[in-house]
Amino acid sequence: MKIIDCQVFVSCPGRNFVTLKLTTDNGLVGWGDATLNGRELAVASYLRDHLCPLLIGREVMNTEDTWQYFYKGAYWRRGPVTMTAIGAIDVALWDLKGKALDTPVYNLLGGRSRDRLLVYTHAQGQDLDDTLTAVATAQAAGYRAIRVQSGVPGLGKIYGIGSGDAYEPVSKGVRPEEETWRTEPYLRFVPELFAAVRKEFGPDLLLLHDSHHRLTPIEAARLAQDLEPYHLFWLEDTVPAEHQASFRLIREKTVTPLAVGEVFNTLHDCQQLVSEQLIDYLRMTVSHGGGLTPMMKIAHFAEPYHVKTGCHGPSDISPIALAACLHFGTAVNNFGIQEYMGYADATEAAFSHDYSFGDGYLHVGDAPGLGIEFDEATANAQPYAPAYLPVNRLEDGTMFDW
Ligand code: CS2
Ligand code: MG
Repeated sequence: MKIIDCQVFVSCPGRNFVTLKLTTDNGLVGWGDATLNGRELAVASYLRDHLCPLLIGREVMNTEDTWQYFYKGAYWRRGPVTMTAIGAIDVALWDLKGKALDTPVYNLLGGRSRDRLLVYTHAQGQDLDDTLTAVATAQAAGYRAIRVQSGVPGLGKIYGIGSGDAYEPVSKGVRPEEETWRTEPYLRFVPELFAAVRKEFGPDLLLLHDSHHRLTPIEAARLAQDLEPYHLFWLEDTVPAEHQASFRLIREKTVTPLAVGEVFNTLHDCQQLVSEQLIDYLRMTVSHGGGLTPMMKIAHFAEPYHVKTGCHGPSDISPIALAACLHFGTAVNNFGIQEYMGYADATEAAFSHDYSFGDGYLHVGDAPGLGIEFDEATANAQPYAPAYLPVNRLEDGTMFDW
């Protein structure tokens, strides 16, 4: 079974997505997600101009060799653009393999390790009261695990607090919006926020929080300590993790579980974090981590170190990537939790899927492959328009992490 066609669609069904379509000589179609928020066209070009021509004529079943061919064969390795492009191909090949063998992808990855996947969703508000209402709404919708983000008194618009849309805020146009940040009010407010959430919702609700890479290690240690009485499921992305050893300091100081890695793309980004047991959950996601082929290896590597998976799954990765995460999470033993925000109606209209949400869990279906189809006509009627995540400065104008 050989690849005879490779097409890349850049469209905006609800938000910008890059979708890869592979067609085989026996008429099967496989789907991959190549979306990298704010850098969509770079991945589309990497695929169209460099990888698709090399895919024609390749054997679908040889996922390991094809992955190595694109990873090692390029000479230029790693990085989010490269790894997202390779990931889209890898996922589309696994989709095809499943369809050809008439079985769901998770059966090819080890079979079912669980019946359903625990998910967390987002609750966000402009202030404390608003946020408590959002947590109540998420709980009423059936979620057992909720990421809680709130506007901070004394600060303007910050990350994680959208305008009501189902996805992370983006600035439309060619230039990102700018936001302003000060760490001290944030560090003071977040423990108050979680005290109020625990008081209102009791001990059973699983609570998560994302610092979005804005702290230094010593600030992260302070926040993690201050949050200990509220028993978080995880505290996410406290510090940028390019310097993996910086997690030693945080880890020594706190028993709050730590998660990191939504921007990672290879094992090399987390090898020390995992092998020194500096984190509890790895946030690398299938589409940005080079696909199912390397992600299975990473999960197996992490398992003996007690590090569990917690795949990044915001609505800026498409339902194809989410489906890939669900098949991965169904198969690996050390699944932790899956992020799930739901999608805008226009996105749901363009991607049909056989996974479903109910009772706080995502349930994977038994359709062959990933169980997902992309409606090209619906999606392509909504053209790509440039949109960026905001950038962030300190109050004196210093460029800072977003
Ligand atoms: C966030 C993301 O889901 C998360 O944990 O950190 O929403 C992130 O801001 C976006 O995916 C960036 O594209
Ligand atoms: Mg995050």
